[in-house]
Amino acid sequence: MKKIGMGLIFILFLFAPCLAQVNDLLLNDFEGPICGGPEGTVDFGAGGGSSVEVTAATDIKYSGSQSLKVTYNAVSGGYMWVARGFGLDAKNAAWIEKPELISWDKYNAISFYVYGSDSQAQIAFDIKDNGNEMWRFLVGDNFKGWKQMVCPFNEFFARSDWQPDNADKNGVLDFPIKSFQFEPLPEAKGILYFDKVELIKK
Ligand SMILES: [Ca+2]
Ligand SMILES: [Ca+2]
Repeated sequence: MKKIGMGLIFILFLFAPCLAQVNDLLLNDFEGPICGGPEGTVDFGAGGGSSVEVTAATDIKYSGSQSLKVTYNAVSGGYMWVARGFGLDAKNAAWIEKPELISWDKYNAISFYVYGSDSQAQIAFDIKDNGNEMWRFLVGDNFKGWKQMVCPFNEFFARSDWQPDNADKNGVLDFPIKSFQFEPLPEAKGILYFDKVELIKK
């Protein structure tokens, strides 16, 4: 027995450095007031005939006391965005940690939780890099309930359909990343819930 115990301790000792590796870094849990507009805590809007409403949901949530509820209608030729981070029009939409204070090289992916309804809708998850270039990762609503979506940085692609006027368009994902946004793509209509956006080491 004693031998086994010592062996276990030795194994734990060997793996301790691995276990103590990088912790996930919470960027956003969508807690607190959720509102839009210039003073908003979420930067959201739509155009081209599409529409989007964003509220807090307390009945369906993954962590904390609420999630971000997105009620949308994405029509052909339309677009929308639901964003959080820095440098956005909504003044209070910042996430928790300032981008320049994050050790980005410790992480290789960004992840979020989404509550699917198996609607078959495609959801774009975009990040804006330090040169204002927009990068995209696509996920599908082809499941029911909560699911963690892991988006490795090296699997994002630069958006070819649209870039901000001030984007550097250099084809390089320049850190630090300043904001993220969700966009259910046309044509689709329904409700999605998002929660717990974090930086992870896969
Ligand atoms: Ca939450
Ligand atoms: Ca860039």
